Parts: sequence; structure tokens; C-alpha cells
Amino acid sequence: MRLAALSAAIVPLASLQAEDGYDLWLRHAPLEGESLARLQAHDGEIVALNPDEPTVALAISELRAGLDGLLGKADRAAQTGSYTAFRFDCDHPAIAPGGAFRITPADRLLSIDAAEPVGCLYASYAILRELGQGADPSTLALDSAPAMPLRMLNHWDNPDGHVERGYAGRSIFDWWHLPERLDQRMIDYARANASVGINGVVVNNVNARAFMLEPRYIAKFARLADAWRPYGIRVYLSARFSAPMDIGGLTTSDPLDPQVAAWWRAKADEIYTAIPDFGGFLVKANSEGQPGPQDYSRTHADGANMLAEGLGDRGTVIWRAFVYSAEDETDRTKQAYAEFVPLDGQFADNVIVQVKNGPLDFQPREPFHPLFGAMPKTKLMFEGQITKEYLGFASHLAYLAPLWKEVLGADTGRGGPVTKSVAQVIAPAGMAGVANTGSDRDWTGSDFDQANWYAFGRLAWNPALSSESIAREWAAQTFTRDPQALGTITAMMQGSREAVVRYMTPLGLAHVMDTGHHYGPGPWVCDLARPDWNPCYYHRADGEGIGFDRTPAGSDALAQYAPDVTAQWADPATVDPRYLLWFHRVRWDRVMPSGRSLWADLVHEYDAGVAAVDALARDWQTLAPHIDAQRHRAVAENLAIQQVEARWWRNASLAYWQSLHGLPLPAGAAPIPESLADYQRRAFPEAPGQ
Ligand code: GCW
Repeated sequence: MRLAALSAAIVPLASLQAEDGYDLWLRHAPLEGESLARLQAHDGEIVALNPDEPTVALAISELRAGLDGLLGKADRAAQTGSYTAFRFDCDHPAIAPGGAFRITPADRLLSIDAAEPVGCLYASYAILRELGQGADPSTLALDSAPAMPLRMLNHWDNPDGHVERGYAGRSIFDWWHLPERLDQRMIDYARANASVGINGVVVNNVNARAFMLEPRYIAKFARLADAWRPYGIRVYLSARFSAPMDIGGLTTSDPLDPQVAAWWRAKADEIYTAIPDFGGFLVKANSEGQPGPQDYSRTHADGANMLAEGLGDRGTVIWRAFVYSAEDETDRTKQAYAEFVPLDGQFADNVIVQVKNGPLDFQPREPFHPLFGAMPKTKLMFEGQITKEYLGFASHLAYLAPLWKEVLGADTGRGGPVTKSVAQVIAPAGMAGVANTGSDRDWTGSDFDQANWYAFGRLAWNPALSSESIAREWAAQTFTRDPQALGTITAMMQGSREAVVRYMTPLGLAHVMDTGHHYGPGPWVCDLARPDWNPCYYHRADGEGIGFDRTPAGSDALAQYAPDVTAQWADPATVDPRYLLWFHRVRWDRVMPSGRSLWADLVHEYDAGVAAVDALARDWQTLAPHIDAQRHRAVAENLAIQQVEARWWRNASLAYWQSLHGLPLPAGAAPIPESLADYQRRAFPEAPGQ
């Protein structure tokens, strides 16, 4: 009796063993109750027409291992039964190529059809995702195809292991020991990517070093490409535009110089000899000091097309539109549009222009980039930041699917009588996310940041998925299947990014982070060498008011949008308040729709942000019975940091605005505990990611 009681008490604890997050959403924790019984009843052999093809073999082994996890089988080679439960046809003529798959249930059999092996691999992960949430295998029907061909991660990882804007330790790439040593992480990384449909990886920083194009590095990339090929992942490289001079011995990198073109063609040939399915080059040119075609009075199209010709039909040039110039006095947010729209129609077929989600730089909130929809003759790709450079690094909980969805779902007002959303504009090309991975055991520096990697892949596969459903499926696979706990976690995630917006950049403010590292508030920074590096440039606050006038009376950045979109943001009285200070300069005493003054509204926003973080911390405490102690504590500690830092943001920002206008805090608002000078004195020269 006593023994039985004891073991009954131990069971739930055993299922909450300490976890360090390494397994990401691929834990495949054992099912219980009815869903376990249903899977037990279904389980049997997995067969395929061509089981030895490397990717088909993976589809089988991943499915088997995942099923064994869900079934709680300690012995992964355990007998699986004598009949067929899963049958793959990975050469099915009725399915579209490119990763699509169809799963059809019949009596105790799931038929899995795809045109290519990678479709079968994606199907395995989809089955496990569904079963892992408790789905019934006897009715599991799925028909799924990727919405866009390129679903990529961009790593800002440097060859010395430092990650620009990385908050999860050092780089996951062990360049020093490659190609001889291939860390198991490189396989686990490929699994994680493939499980959410990511099929391309740019392995080095866009602020690129030319020596990474030398033969010794090509051998390293080739080892990775070989390891990732079965997972359907192609390797891409960031290429430094001046490489012909830096490492090629030429005296110019002029894209119209035949010697330069020949150098790049030879370089491409050399790469393709080692990596037959090399994806292509990503280029940051004439941006933030990087070399580019404009150094020779050539255009972005001249530069991109020259590289594209070198690749030929073997690969793609992805050319970034993130450009702004020190010499140009115009509103920085207007410069990419101004440089690129005139080039529409001039880019070669195998060139894609990669555009950040917004016209500034990965802020907690920006309106969508006006280039989306404005270059109908050019393939445009979306670039989002998975790493949280401007959203509190790894310690702030900010689930980013709502941010990306806001942009993907935006109506560009262009594209014909039926206007296109951003998601429709990028559908022929794809999405790139700046990776948040690092050497930390949990990969991303915090458990919740794994969700952003996951959600990025899921949205690139299907931008129509709701951020709520992605949060829920991620949390069910990552933390717990308990419905009530899942409801709490999902709600926490869904509100988290808005909380960050409110305590950092409320009502359309942007780029008020401290200089360089972008950690913490720095709205008072006004004296940097370039005006458009200064927070003051963006908020334009003084004793009278605050905000950047982008109407025709100001920079007229509004005019870069389609007329319907412009109209929706043109009037400070009717603009969505979330974009108010992005587009308008507003007096502190302006009466807002709330009936309060702008100043009082702003204070209200900061306070709401702080309160939302307090609520996140409280909600997380209630989840202790459902989450293993190690990860529960890790998240709780991050939330405690976020609570402190949300207050810091609120107090430092309010102290600065107050120093400009001298208005008292609205009645009832918490006092600001320190002086502005105290906040300004804080310095973090050692902040990560710089
Ligand atoms: O957001 C800025 C970052 C830089 C980055 C740049 C870019 C890779 O602060 O670190 O450089 O954007 O996107 O090129």
C-alpha cells in the first residue's frame, strides 16, 4: 500500500524532470491518457517506397524517434508491431514540388505523399507536431504547401565566434575546427530548422569578411552543406563586395569591369565544385560603411546583376535594401525607397531584394516598409530580426509573431485593383530572419526566445497562421499539454510584445535606445557624429511637443505609401495611435481621444507596459506545477529582470521628457525614483552583441 502510494506520488514528478531547453520544441514528451492510448492503438511499421534515399531515411527515423518519445518507449528500437501504420510515397506525381505534402488517414494507416523526399521529411515533423498536441492519428488529415520558396535564417555570426546582435553566447559555428570536426549541434540545428520548414541558411554576417570566400572556408561550408543537405537546407554566404580587391589581387571591384565579373564567376565555379547546391550570395552593399557598386558610381542593380551572372541559374543573389547614407540629409526612413524604386525592372531574374520589415531598423513597432508593393517588377524578400536587438535582448519576454504578422498582413494598397498584402508581395521570394541562436545550452539565450525561431519558420511556411495558434502549438511541444496552463502561456506570449512597445517606444516612438549596444533607454543622446544615429533625431522632443513629422509639412515620408495607406495615417486626429509619433509631431498638451493630454497618455502607456510585465511574472508563478523546475526558474529570473528594466525604461524616459517640458506627472502616477542624471550616468560598455 505504502509503496503504491509512493510511486503514484512520484510519477508526475518524474515527468517534470529538469530540462535545459536543448531539445527545443522537439522534446516529444510522452503522451498520457487517451491520446497515448490512441497512438498505441495506431502505431506500427513505417514503410517507404525508397527508404534508403537519405532524406526519406531521415523522414522515417525522425518519425520513429518522435513516436517512440510520444509513446514513452525507453528503448527506441522497441518492437513496433507487424502491420503498416505510416506509408511514405515521396515521389508522388499529384503533389506539387517544393516541400508540399499530403497526409491521408485510413483504417490504422496514415498515407504520406509528397513529390520530393523533403516533403516527406516535413510531413514527419507535421505529424509529430499534431500528435504531440494530442491529435488522433486515425483522423489526422493534412494538406500543406509552403507559401514561399525561400525560408531562411541569416546569421550575423563572425568567423571569430562573436555574433553581432547575438545574446545567446558565442556562435554555434565552430569555424576553427571545421571542416574536420562537425559538432553534433550542426545536426541538431538542421533538425530544428527542417522541423519548421526553414530551407536556407546564410552562415556568416552581412558585415562580411572577404577571407571567408577563400578555399579553406569553402571547405568548411562544404562540410556543413553535406550535413544539412538531407534536411533540405542549402548554404548561402554573405559576400563582401570588395572581395576581388581584398583577396583577389585586383585593383578594383567595379561591377562593370570585366575582370571583376570574371573573378566572381570563377569564385562561383569554385564554390559550386565543392557545394553543388550552393544557394547563393547575400550582400550588404553601400550601407553602414560596407563597400558596394556606388563606390564606382554604379547602381545596386549593376552590382547585383554582375554577381547574379556569375552564379547563373545555379543560385540567387539576395541584395539588401537596408541602405542609408551619411551624406543624405533626408529622413533616413525614406532612403531605401528613394534608391531602389527607380531600379525596379532592372534586376536580373535570379536577384531578390531583401527588405526589412519596416523602413527604420527592427524597432519594437514600425509601419511596414514602403518598398513592399512599390517594386512590382522585382522579387522582394522580407527580413525580420529574430534576435531581439531592440526588444530587450534575451531577458525580455517578447513573442515576435504578432510583430511579423502586423507587417505580413498589412495591405500595401498596391498591386492592382485587388491590392496586395505584404505576404502576397513576398510570396514569389521568401522570408529571412536574423537568427537568435548561440552557444547557450538553450540555443537562444532564454526559453521563450525559442518560440521566435519556431514562429519565424512557421510563418514563412504559412503567413496566414495566427500568432496565437503558433504560440499554443509551440508551448504544447515545449512546456506542457495541460490545457489551462497552455491557455496561460499563450496569453502571456500574445501580449508580451505589446508590453515591450509600451514601456520602450509607446505611441509610435522609435530608436530611443542607448547608443551602440541598444540596451536600455537613451532618449537624451543627441550628439553622435551622424544625426540619424541619435535618438533625438527620431523623437524630436522639446518643450513644445514630440514626434517626427512625416507629413507633407515635414519629411513627407508618408508620400512613399500608396494613397489609401497615406490617407489612413495622414491625420493626427485619426491615425492609429500606435503610429502617432512615427508620423506626427504632437504638442504635449494636445487632447487625445482618451480625453487626457498627450503627456498623460504617454505616462499611461509606460505604466501599462510596466503593469503588463508584472502580470507576466505573476502568471508565470501560477505555472510552477506544470513546468520543470529548471526551466521554470530560468524564465522567472528573466521576468524579474524584465520587471526591473521595464521600470527603468519608464522612469528614465519620463525623467527625460519632463526635463524638456517641466510638466508634473499626472495625479496618481508613481514618482520617478532617481534623477535624470542618475539614469544618464548608467553605462554598459560590456553589453553583448556589439
Ligand atoms: O540594426 C542594424 C544593426 C547592425 C546591423 C545592421 C544591418 C549587421 O545595429 O548591427 O549590421 O542593422 O542590418 O545591416
